[in-house]
Amino acid sequence: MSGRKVLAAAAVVTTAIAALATPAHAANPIITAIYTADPAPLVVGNTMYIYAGRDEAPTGSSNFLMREWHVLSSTDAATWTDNGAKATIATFGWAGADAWAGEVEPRNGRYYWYTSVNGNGPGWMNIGVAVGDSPLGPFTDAKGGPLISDSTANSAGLNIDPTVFVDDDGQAYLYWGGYWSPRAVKLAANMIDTVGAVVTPQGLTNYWEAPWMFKRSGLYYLMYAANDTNGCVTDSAYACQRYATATNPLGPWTQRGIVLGQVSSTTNHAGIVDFNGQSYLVYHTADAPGGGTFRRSVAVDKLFFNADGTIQRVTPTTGGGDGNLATSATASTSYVSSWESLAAINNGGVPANSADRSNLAYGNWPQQGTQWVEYTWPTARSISRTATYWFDDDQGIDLPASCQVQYWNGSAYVPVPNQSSCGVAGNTENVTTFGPVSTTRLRLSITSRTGLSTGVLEWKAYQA
Ligand code: FUB
Repeated sequence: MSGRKVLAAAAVVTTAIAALATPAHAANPIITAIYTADPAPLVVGNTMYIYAGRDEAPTGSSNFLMREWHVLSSTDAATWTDNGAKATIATFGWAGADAWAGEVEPRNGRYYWYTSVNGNGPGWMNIGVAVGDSPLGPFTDAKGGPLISDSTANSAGLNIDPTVFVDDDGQAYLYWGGYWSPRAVKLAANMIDTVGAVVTPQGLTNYWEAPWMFKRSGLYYLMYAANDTNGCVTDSAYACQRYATATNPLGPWTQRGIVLGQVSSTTNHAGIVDFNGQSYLVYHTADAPGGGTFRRSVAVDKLFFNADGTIQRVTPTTGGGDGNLATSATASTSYVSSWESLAAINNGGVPANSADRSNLAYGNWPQQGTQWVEYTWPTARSISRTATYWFDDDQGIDLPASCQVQYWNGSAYVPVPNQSSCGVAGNTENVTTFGPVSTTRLRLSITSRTGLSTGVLEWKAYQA
């Protein structure tokens, strides 16, 4: 039986117990060195693994470019390691492109990695299966051909997004399907053959793609991406995560509500897992610097069940666990000296003093007068506080004469409302508070002292 897909109700905190639990909180997105998507969590021992595709599409692209799957891991759900690509399109000799969503299911000491991949011939997407002897592999093709393809009777409109669940009696089930067509079939004990007919599960209202199945307290749960505008999304190019429950693994299902609303990427793909006594929702967004619908990043947030088994809707967090949204913003500036770095301002560095360059420094020498640094987010953020640590190299860069926090109101940059003084002290964080603004762009306007330039070591922007 899978330790992942059968959630222990006693270990899954309810609202009342949640107040006592203080498990670690991830800084979202959890990995920003590469773009990652379609996360599927798995807990083995004291480690949470996340199996995710890698988005390699260049900026401005309007297509996926996905050639490999990475495995991320953590022992505290807060600090994450990218263990690298553990499967690629080349893992499947019969495949040619599109390393789309996958999921790993353990059985009998082996780890079966079900993937969406483009068959290199007739038809488009297929479900493949690789196998390894550890959560990190190595993984090899378990079957030598697709488990599900367009030639499978009653297959989906698009054969993608597998989720596999092993019930208490040892029977395994595969769910999958895109283009509004969920499908399910039993798997043989060898985990690489189907048994019986492919069925069309009933009751998955507004199903679009990306199923995720698990069992808790004897009840079967199926979370899935939907894209209706009836409470799910404001634009059907986007998706939310709805969930349904059933008393039989093959349904019929009853739609129960929304787990996660529309995110900043058009696609919405998620998994649920229990880890160290806390439930987590693992999903993706376009929130990383430079991110987009084809440049997504995995995020992790706590999830809570109510006492009656229903799921509380998750409010996605961005930035660090302290609410600093700067780490998920794209920074820009009016000017940066070639030997200094704009990356300094939102790299999370903790300066020892205003001359401390150990976490990089932003400076605009030889510019004088008013310059600016700015943060941009793909969707609006609600912000009510900033904290600025100024750079002062005791040469051409000095503390500013004054500063002002501004935001883009849709047509112009204007001062944030009711701004407390914009401090210019050295060797400390200068906190500025203001009435909450909802904006995609926040700007720090900096005016130098006569004959000098200005610099910043860290500029934080806090969620309201
Ligand atoms: O990443 C490619 C596809 O986008 C996945 O298979 C879908 O679930 C959607 O996230």
